[in-house]
Amino acid sequence: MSLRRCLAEFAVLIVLAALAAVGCSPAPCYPIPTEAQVEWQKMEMNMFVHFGPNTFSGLEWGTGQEAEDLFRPTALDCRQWARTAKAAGMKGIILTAKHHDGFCLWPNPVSTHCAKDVDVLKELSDACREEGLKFGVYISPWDRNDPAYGTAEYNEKYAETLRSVHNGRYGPVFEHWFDGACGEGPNGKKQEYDWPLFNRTVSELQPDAIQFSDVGPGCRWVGNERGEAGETNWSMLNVDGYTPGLGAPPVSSLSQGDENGERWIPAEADVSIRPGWFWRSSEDGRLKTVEQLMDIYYSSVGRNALLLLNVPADTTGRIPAADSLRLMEFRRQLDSVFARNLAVRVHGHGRRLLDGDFDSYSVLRRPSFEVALDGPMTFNRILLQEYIPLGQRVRAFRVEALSPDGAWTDIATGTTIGYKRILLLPETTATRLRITVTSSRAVPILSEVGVYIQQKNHRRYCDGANIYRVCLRDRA
Ligand code: FUL
Repeated sequence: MSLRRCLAEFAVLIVLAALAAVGCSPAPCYPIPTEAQVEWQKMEMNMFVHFGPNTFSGLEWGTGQEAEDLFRPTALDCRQWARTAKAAGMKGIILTAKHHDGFCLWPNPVSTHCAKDVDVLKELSDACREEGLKFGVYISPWDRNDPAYGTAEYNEKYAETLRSVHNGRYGPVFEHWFDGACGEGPNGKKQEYDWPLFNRTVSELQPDAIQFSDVGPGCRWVGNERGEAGETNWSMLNVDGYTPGLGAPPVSSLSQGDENGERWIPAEADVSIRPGWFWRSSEDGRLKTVEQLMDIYYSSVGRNALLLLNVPADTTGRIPAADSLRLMEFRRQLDSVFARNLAVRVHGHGRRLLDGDFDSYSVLRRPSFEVALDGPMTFNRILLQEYIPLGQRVRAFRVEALSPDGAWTDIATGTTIGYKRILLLPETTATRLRITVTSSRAVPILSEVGVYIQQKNHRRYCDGANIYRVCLRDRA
C-alpha cells in the first residue's frame, strides 16, 4: 500500500472515529424546530410590558372611547425598561403596541387613535438594540375603537397596521403576539379574523419573527395566565381544525402539547408580576414574591416553556422601582441556585453534557448513564436538556442516587424533557446519580445535565434599608 493511500485511509478512520464520538449525526425525529424557533427557545425568559391608556385609566380592558391625550407619560424612559430587563436576565421585550382599546403607541398610518408626540415603538426598539435585547410586539386584533371593526375592511386595515410595524422601521422583530381575544367593536359587531392574511403579512416582512397565538405558527399560548406549563410538555401540537381564540385547541393540549403533534409549536407561558396586566397604584403592594417568581420559573422554563413575565410601566413611563428591585432579587436567587453544577463527570460522554454549551450534545446509545458528583453532595434540583434541533424525543426517565454508604435508591421519575427540564426534589445527599431514559420516540440526545441546590434560607439581598442601595448598585 502506498504511503499516500495509507495516510488517506488513516484520515478516513480518524473522521469516522470523530463522528462516532459525537454521535454520528443521528437522523432528526420530526417535527423539528426552525433555526429561529431554536434561537427563540434559548432566550428562556423575556419581559412583557403592558402600557397604554389603561395605565392612566386603571382599566384592564379599555373601552376604546378614551381621549388620545389620556396617554401622557410624564417621563417616558424605554432605556430604563431595557436596562431593567437586561439586568434581570431577560433576552427580549414585548410591548403592547395596541391593546383591545385600539390605541396605537406609534403613528399608525391607518388610525388616528394614536399616541401624540411620541413613538414608543421607536424609543423601545432603539433602547433594546442599545442593550443587546430583542424587540417584540403585541398588536391586538380585537379593536374596540375602529369603526371598521366587524367588517371585511377591518382585516385589511389590521394587515396595514402590521405592515407599518414590521416594515423594518423598527428593525428586526423577534416575536409577534397575536392575542386570540375577539370581542365586540364600537358598532357591537364581532370580527371574523383573516388569520392567513395576518400570518402571511408578518412572515413576508419578518420571516424570522416567531408568531405567537393559540395555534402558533411560531409558538403557542400555554393555556393559562399563571406562567405554568404542564409537567409533561411536548413542543409539538396538532392544529388542524383549530383557530386562535374560541376555536383554540383544548387547554390540555396547550399546556402539554401533543406527543404526535404534526407541527413544532412550543409553549410560551405568560404571567404578570402584579395581579393585573396594566399598572395601577392599588397593586403597588401586591407584587409576586421572589418565591412565587421562582416557582413560576420552575413551572415554565423548567418545564420546556419560555417565560414571558409582564412588568408594566407606570404613568411616568418607567418600570416602578419596586418591580425592578423584585426582578433583581429574583435574578440573584436564580444565579445563586444555578451558580455551581455539583455534577463533575458523566461517564461515557466526555464533557459534552457538562460544558454549558447547548450545541454540544451526546447521543445516548445506552438508556442509562452515571453522573459523578463532587464528593457526597446535597442537592434538590436536577436539570436536563435535550438537543431539540434534532427533535423532542424523551417520553419518560428515572433518576437513582447512590448514597454515601453505597446504596442506590430511586429518587425521581419524569416524563418529557425538551429544551429544559428542572426536577424539584427533597434534599438528597449522594455521591453519584444514575439517569435512565425509560421511553423515547427515538434514540435520546441530551445537551446538558446539572445538579444544584436551592438553599432554604437564601440571603435576602434586597431587604429593608439596603433595598435601594444594594439593588441599584447591582443594576449599574
Ligand atoms: C389577554 C388580554 O385580554 C389581556 O388583557 C392581556 O393582554 C393578556 C396578555 O392577554 O388575552
